[in-house]
Amino acid sequence: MNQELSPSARKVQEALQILGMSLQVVELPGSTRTAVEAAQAVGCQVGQIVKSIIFKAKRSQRAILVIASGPNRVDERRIERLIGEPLGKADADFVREQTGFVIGGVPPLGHAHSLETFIDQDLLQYDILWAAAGTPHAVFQLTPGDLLRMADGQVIDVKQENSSQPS
Ligand code: 5CA
Repeated sequence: MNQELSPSARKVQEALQILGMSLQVVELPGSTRTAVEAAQAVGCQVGQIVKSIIFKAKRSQRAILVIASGPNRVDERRIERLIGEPLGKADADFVREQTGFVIGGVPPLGHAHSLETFIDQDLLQYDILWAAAGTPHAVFQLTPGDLLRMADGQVIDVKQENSSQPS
């Protein structure tokens, strides 16, 4: 059925199947690289877009995954307090090494390594969410329950106060 999915999108479809989840990856002609573009492409609110953002812990050099609602800017100080070390910059190569995917397509599951994960409580208010599926043109629809099952992270309030700029 999804024979025509690109290799990175197929990797996400397979990761969903391995979990026994019957969610369907779709590749769209329009860009889903940013939360705003993804919301436009699927016709939902930006808040329903699941952003999977990689940070790099400065001392341990490990990757931290923050799964945030589209409009929310992550409060990095709060993540630093929770992990007990400062955050440094995650560049495009680090994101690709740690997740196996390019920025703009990082999904909430199926990563190259298992990542310490935090999940934005704001995502849990919606019935339906949309997440990136491996490329900047691929997404899949899921529920908050699906997200909690596939991502297995700590649910927290991730956002900076007054954050309303989608990225
Ligand atoms: N496909 C969309 C909607 S699901 C998406 O992946 N959005 S995202 O927000 O999860 O991914 C883009 C994120 O990548 C941005 O929030 C930003 O934190 C990060 N990013 C963008 N450019 C860079 C960069 N040059 N280096 C590191 N991270 C970046």
